[in-house]
Amino acid sequence: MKYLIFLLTLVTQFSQAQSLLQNGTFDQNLDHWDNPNLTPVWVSNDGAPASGNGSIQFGDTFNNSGAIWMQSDLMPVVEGYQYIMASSYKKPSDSVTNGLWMSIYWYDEMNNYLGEYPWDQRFSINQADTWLDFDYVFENIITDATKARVVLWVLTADSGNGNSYGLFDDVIFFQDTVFVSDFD
Ligand SMILES: [Ca+2]
Repeated sequence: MKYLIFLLTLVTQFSQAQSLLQNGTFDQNLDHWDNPNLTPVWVSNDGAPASGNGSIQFGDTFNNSGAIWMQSDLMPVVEGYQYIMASSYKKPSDSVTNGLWMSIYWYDEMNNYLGEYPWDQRFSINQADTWLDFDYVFENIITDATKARVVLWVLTADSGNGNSYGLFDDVIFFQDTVFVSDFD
């Protein structure tokens, strides 16, 4: 019952809360996302159903089981609160990626990196060429974390020269209104 109430609360707040992210929909461009060593592709004619056309695509043809990342701007967070991250994603059938996922990097007030949590929350990529949804609820357990960013990940294949890539759209990161201690 407690789980049901939690789910109902989550669904209600999911529809009302504002994502902390700037430009999680990629409708016009890829502003507020960055990797200094990689140029992502803005896909103007494809996107997840919620926001429609405009999504971000990135990856690599150098395949060594490496993880390619794309990070958002920093956002303000509050220790002890529950957070929700979500994304729509698509693995094209010609992509040889070994995995797609998202994680959160946490920082202190001086922008010092404190840690990654949660990490390696794999998306299910069994169904190619289809926009699918991922969401995950977690707590800001990182002591002194006052800022955070979303990191999107594409895992390259073990070897070969195929294109390991994926598309992401409607990326969400927001703070639940309920303090974590109410949920133990
Ligand atoms: Ca979009």
